[in-house]
Amino acid sequence: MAQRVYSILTVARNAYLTFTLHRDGTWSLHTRAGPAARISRAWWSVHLRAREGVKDIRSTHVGIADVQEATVETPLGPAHTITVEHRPDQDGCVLLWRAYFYDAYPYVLLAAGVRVSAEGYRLQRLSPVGIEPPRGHVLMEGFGPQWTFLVDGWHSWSFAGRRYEFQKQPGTRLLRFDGPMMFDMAHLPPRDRGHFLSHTMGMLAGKSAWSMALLLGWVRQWNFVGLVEVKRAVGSDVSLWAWADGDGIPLRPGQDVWSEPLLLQFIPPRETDPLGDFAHAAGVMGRARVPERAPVGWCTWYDFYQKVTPDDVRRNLQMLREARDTLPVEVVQIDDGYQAAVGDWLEQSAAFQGQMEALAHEIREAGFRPGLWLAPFIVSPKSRLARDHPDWLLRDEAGKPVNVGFLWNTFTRALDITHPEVQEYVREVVNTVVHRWGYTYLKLDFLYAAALPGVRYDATVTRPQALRQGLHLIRQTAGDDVFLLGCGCPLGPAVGIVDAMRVGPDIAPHWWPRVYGLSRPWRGKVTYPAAVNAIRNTLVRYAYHRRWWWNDPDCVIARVKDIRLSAQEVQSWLTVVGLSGGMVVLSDDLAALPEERRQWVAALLPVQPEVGRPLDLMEHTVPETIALYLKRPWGEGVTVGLFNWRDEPRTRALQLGVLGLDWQRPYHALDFWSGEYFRITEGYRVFTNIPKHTGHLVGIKPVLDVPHLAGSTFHITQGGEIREWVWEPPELRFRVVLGRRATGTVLIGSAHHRLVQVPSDVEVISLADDVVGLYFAVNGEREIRVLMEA
Ligand code: 9PG
Repeated sequence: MAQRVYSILTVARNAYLTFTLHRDGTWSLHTRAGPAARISRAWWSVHLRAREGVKDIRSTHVGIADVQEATVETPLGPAHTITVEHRPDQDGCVLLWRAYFYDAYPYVLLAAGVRVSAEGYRLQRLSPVGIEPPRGHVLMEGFGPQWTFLVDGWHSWSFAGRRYEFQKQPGTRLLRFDGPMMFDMAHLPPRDRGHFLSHTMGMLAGKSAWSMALLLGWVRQWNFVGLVEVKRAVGSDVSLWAWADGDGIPLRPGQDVWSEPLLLQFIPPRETDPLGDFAHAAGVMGRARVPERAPVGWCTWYDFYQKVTPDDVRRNLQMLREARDTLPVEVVQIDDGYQAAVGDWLEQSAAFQGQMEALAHEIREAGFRPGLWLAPFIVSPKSRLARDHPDWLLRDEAGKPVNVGFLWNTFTRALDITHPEVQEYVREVVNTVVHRWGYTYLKLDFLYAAALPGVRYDATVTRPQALRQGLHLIRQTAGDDVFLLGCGCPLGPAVGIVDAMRVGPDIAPHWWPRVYGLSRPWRGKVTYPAAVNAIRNTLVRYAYHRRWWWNDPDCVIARVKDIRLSAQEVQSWLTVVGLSGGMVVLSDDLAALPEERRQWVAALLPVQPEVGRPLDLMEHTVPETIALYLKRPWGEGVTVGLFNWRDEPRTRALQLGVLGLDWQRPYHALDFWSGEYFRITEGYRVFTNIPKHTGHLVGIKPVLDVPHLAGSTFHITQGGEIREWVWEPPELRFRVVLGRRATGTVLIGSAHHRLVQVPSDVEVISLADDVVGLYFAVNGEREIRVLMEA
């Protein structure tokens, strides 16, 4: 609904921002509250490919014909929009641009569009933001010549993390071998220092923790791959562009084609959820599927790898059954190794011959949900499929099959998912494994293959659209109730279809990447299987959890044999998985998991809804300070992961101010893995000599006047499991909700009341003048009632 028409210029405001559209085809944006930040003289553009060559229409080069303002309904609520239509260029093509403002949100959404005049144009880029010094600037408090940029990567395994302006983006010298497993092959990382190309979102900030930051993120990537690029310019300046990749699709004359919206937001320093608004907006715009909870699983991969046999599955099934009351697993998932060849999903390896249906049946009979690994869009050249249907393979312009990467000792191929016969085959595969065999949890792997650059049967679809076609047909065939876990999957295009998503490289039984028994030469391989790589991505991508899907940090491993991780490194991984709030999937042969290790893993259950947030996203490539904020009937607490990821021991201080807590008040603290209770009274606590790759997981709760929760050892969140807390003098009662059998200690703080009566099986431990521990057993759930006297 058009309200007003301006010829050339307008200003828009909400409580947070002022936006100005200039006559010359540029815009500026500045903050109205809080620290000052400004973007000045940004432009927008579109790149087309025509027969004569490349055409770049830039807002500053073609005059503005019309500006329309309107109120429109969007999934995020009513938006005030400003739409700019430019004068046709010399060939009659028209550049379009739109901004969306919301009263309630501190960001703007921007989109660029185009309308071509004739046949023969192909879409290359739609760019709603371009900023180039000396005319255009990003000016923010705390921003200077040394800046940092948060990069996110294309798919599950791609690098996500902070870079300094003097660094390079991680690349590879083995592009043919590992490139596709790391990058979007259409947009490789730049090789020069201070030049970064990020997928999905990017965040630019000064080097100091007190700097403002500028976040740019694509709130939908169903149609176009969304990129954010920054490059060092002279002085303390940066150039910055955000663009949607048009993938060279043909454009129809007279039709408006728009990019999906890009979100732009200034983030104040010390914001504890800097990616939160963006992740929320993208979840809403992408109609995310976020299940209430994700099933706890057991997976064959990380102990048996491709050598898995049906007997391994059966033995573990039996052990999982026996362990059910202390370690309640729900899904038993068979990974890579059962199939005859990658691509030949309906034929089995010698070991699994003809047993897939029977195994699913046994898993179900034992009370578990059968899960199966499938890499539906890739093909081994050794498979029958590749031999029988060479025309199903995705090919490049020269007609050669596109390379998916060096896997299983060969260069693996991709299927062209836009080919109707391929679609029919994928339908048949999914239909068989789900509806005939009975696997209702699918780990869908190497999904990036569907979105590789190539010449498709249907030349009108973009790469994300091709991937979504494939995912849609899997979802349709499998049905709504099948749990779909994406892996090796481009993030944005999968929002709204998968239930869960792997957000990092594979976990491995070693800290650093390790290939052919060597670690040193592979340290820089930031996407190879390694604990440090899985930890980094899981922490950096915290915000997508339960906004886009369930984050899957990858499997928990805690065994003692065939592992190079120290006990403390194992605890670090468990802590990160626990703090992430994401999926918990075990992957050890249970026979090699001693009782104590089982208890470590069990402490992650039941998974609590909160997500731990890194407080130093822009300061460390692998975040070191993670805070999980809890709110329960007993009050509020913070569970903090304080890590030392360096290779030598180190001293670190836990500062309450950084957590947003009142440093002048006293707090209870419980160090989870050591079980040590202490008090924080001066606003901080110093931990000396933290061994390499380890940390402290500290549950912090305020000291109160009335009897209150001071800590718990039952669960990794140290209190998330305590769901009721009632003080009705002289009775205190609380409820522990575990869903498993365990013993543990609940700490009660009380300066003015003493325990006078506890249930007969509860042991009382005195921890301080005003703190007692109650040690007791819980079977599933338990209410504890005690009497306390003044
Ligand atoms: C099964 C595995 C597991 C794992 C997945 C995926 O050769 N490679 O570079 C390579 C990279 C990743 C990878 C396998 C091979 O892992 O993430 O959980 O399912 O496939 O093959």
